[in-house]
Amino acid sequence: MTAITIAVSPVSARIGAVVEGVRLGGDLDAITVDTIRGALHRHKVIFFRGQDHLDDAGQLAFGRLLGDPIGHPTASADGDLIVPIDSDHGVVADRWHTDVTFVPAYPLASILRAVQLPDVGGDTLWANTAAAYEDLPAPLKAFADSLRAVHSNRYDYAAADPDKFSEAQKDYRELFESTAYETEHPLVRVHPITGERTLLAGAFVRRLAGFDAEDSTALIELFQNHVTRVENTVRWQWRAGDVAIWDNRATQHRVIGDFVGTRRLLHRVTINGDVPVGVDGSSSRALQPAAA
Ligand SMILES: O=C(O)CCC(=O)C(=O)O
Ligand SMILES: [Fe+2]
Repeated sequence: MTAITIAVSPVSARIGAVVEGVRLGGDLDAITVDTIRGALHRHKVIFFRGQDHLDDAGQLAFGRLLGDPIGHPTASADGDLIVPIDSDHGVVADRWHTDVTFVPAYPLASILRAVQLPDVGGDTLWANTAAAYEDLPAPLKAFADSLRAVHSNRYDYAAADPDKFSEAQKDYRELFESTAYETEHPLVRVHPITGERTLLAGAFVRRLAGFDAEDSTALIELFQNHVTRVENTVRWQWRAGDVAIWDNRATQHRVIGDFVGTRRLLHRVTINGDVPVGVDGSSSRALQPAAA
């Protein structure tokens, strides 16, 4: 019955929609949850305003309606299902990424809730990786279909100056890398629900299997540039009470790190995912830790 009153309004042509008429929590009926899931798969990231009633328990209870919440493989304490995205801890995800792609069955979705926002800045960007694939010229699609990429949680020190890190950032980085993970994924993942082909890349990619460092870097950049074309992105300006949910199987995201000096805190609930399958039917495989 509640589903009748739900309105889904796109905020750009290719990605993102605002969902109105839902009070998020653990008590939503099946039709409402189906409507939310459908909007998520169609629009890749969906936004809910005015969810000020929501606390950690409510956010987690809602998460359970979408699947199995999981902590972060290295950065979460055991059993802790709320992942704080806290600027005080130096956690600034300001490079384009899909969450946790250094493991095979990386999360299928995340639910991010604004807890404390800076006065200005700190918007989040999402990119549609299915639209990015769809835009490729046919020969590049065929080439991408044949590639596999190695993802790792070890920091890419070539990409930034570690001397710039604060102590809090160094501590977080150490925790994040405390267990080394490396996974080989197909560069093109077939989405298990929509059947769409998506480009699976982002900041955790280290190299393409079968290519030397130079060719890997050039080729990864070529595909990554298609993902982040502004036509494939949406930018969200957070307000108190906002919740964003993204399909982590069809998007990349990043924060805009322009809020230095003011605290920004969001709480994330992450939903366990499934092992990707490429166009040729081959799955991702763990390189580290090696499968038993
Ligand atoms: O801080 C943000 O807006 C995004 C953080 C992030 O990458 C995440 O929650 O997975
Ligand atoms: Fe993220």
